[in-house]
Amino acid sequence: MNTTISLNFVKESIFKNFSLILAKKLELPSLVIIPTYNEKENIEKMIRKVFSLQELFHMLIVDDGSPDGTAKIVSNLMSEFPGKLFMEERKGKLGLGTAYIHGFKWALQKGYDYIFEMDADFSHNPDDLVRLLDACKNKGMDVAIGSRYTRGGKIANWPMSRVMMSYFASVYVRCVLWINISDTTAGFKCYKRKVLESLDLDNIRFVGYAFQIEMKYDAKKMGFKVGEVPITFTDRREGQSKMSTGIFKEAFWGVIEMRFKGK
Ligand SMILES: Nc1nc2c(ncn2[C@@H]2O[C@H](COP(=O)(O)OP(=O)(O)O)[C@@H](O)[C@H]2O)c(=O)[nH]1
Ligand SMILES: [Mg+2]
Repeated sequence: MNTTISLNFVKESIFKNFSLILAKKLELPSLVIIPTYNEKENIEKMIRKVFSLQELFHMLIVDDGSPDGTAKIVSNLMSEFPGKLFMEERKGKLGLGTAYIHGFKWALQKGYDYIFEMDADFSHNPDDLVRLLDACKNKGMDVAIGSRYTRGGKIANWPMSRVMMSYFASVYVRCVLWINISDTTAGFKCYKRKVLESLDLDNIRFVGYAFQIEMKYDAKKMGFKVGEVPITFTDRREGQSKMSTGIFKEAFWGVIEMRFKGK
């Protein structure tokens, strides 16, 4: 009788441990989504840097038919990084917001649990991916924002006029939307899968800074824990910014729309 019980116990614990090991093995690494438009100066360096990190990340590049051949550089690298570097190509410049939505849907369909937004231009330091992941995995955040304006956050090389403009834009957003996030326009983030599953991705309306604000606002409104991790933001050294006055206008009017049209 006793031998049967202990035999069953041994069998059960072997089965349990085996399932745990299997689950761990099947767990996909986290996915870093990078939208690109004319990033030939940055993309290869960025891909190599992310794959050189201690923690294993997969990468998805969403390229909008960059005329400078960014996609060609990525596809050449795909044979060097099989099974961990992916690319989605769209026909034309459709905007940062829809590029991310495309990437989020791709990531959910493939089963990733932690999904990142990051720029190609090294404004976001890839070393910080590990800190953002830790905030979501171990510190209870559902969305971890790489933040310039939380205590400890910095901007390395912007002229004071641009820092002031960006900072006051963030204050403006906080005042209109009444959310306690210091860096509402930040585009360096880690999402837990459940956040992206719960947001109505087909109903995200904006494409530029307003897109970044909208994602945070919606996640907060749904009750998710949106937290900030201080980062140092560095202005791009190579290639050109694609941000335009149109994107500023969209953000200015967009927050009012979000607040008063029930978004
Ligand atoms: N796929 C795609 N990527 C874009 C588009 N616009 C900007 N990006 C990328 O989004 C990231 C941030 O854009 P960037 O020009 O650096 O904006 P800034 O940092 O606000 O000046 C970069 O990786 C760009 O290549 C777009 O229309 N489509
Ligand atoms: Mg940039």
